[in-house]
Amino acid sequence: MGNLKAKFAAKALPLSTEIKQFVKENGQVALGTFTVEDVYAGMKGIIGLLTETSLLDANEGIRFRGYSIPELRALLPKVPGGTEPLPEGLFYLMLLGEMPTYDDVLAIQADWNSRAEVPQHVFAAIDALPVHTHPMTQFSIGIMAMQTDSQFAKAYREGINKKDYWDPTFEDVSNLLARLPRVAAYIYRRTYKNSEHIAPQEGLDWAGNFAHMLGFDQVEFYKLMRLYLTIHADHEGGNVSAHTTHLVGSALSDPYLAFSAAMNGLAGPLHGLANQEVIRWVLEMREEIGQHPSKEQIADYIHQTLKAGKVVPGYGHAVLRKTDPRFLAQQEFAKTYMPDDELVNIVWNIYEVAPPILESTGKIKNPWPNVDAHSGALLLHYGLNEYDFYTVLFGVSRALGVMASMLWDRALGSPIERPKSVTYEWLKKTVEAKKTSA
Ligand code: CMX
Repeated sequence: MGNLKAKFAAKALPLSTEIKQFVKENGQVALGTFTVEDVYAGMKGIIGLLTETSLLDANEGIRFRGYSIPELRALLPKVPGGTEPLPEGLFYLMLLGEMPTYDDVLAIQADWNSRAEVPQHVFAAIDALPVHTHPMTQFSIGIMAMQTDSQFAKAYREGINKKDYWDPTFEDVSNLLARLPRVAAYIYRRTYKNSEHIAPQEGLDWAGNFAHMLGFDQVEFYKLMRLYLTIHADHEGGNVSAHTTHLVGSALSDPYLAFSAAMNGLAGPLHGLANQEVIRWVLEMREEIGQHPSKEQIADYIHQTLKAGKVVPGYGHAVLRKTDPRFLAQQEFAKTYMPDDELVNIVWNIYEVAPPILESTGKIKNPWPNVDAHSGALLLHYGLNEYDFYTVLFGVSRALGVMASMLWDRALGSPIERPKSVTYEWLKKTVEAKKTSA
């Protein structure tokens, strides 16, 4: 058994017993009530999920196992002489709740490298699609094609004991994470670079190798990928991609099935696809107005977008009520490496202009930028200008968080998810009955 796997088992399995006892003793403690309005509000604010890997505070932003993004950037292991954290280390932290050493990260790299070979039929499945297929569709299908190798599906068919579910799931998760950058890079090179593929390079870290296989070997781009794949990894459990992984996984679907489903959710423009929509919107604005749009011109364009009944992409959030610290981390990166970039400066000007306009509508609960408002400008700076691909980058990162959570779901024996739904008739009758008895 690999070192990380043994540590996970030593931590997760006793905790499973402890939690069962906790629920037995405290299961009846009331946590609050919910209202008719809540039923129509996409379950926002209702506590109904358990996710150990990260926790979101509306004002402060995300903390991964208690660590904020600036803390992660300072404390997670880096390549020697490096400035950005290694996302493999974040996976270790999310899985075990302990800060890894550099050796722990090297051990994960070695393990994932040994699993990184993608079966040929996965590439064939992707190649069967028209080349103009959206990269997220190719990604989802590529992940599905890898499912043929699922150790969990095989073990289940052979009659595995439920207390051992976590073990083949661990194998699937490790294989999936090891292979995902290769699949994503394959889609990029196939779609935009005439299928001139680049083999992985030995000795590189997970993010560095991904950058290399995409065809971007600048040291700064490696740094950007390490930061990018760290900050997009997790955002507690209720966002569409994390929740989908948990929901689909709760039916004992294996990690490939659950993660592919999650990517279909990430591909929605209100979630991960917003990162491509932001840059599309900015480029369209620049096309209409010309280079270096003034703040007044940006403000007019925002008004125009709202008037057309469209959202301003990259702004707003279902939980956050302040500027997303993931936006700020990217802004800090840009201030260091590209302070004079024209598009980056447009993004910063939008940040000054958009919030008061959005606030003045009186209905948008959070007028501040989210993670997607900044990422495209950084990628464009280094020449990754095929913005339909951006959500795939988000997806590679998101795998770290949702797969760590899935391992906990399996180790704790989480039940099938099945919230109660009601009808409008039911709501009306219930409200009526309450009014009569009051
Ligand atoms: N531009 C215009 N209108 C917006 C808006 C924005 N950026 N953000 C919210 N609104 C609107 C909503 O559409 C809603 O309008 P209606 O009442 O007409 O339906 C109203 O304001 C209230 O919405 P809310 O409660 O503030 O926001 P929600 O929790 O419903 O939605 C989100 C959150 C992110 C979907 C929304 O802010 C949005 O559409 N933002 C733009 C897309 C985006 O950037 N998504 C990425 C989010 C981060 C991620 O998952 O990657």
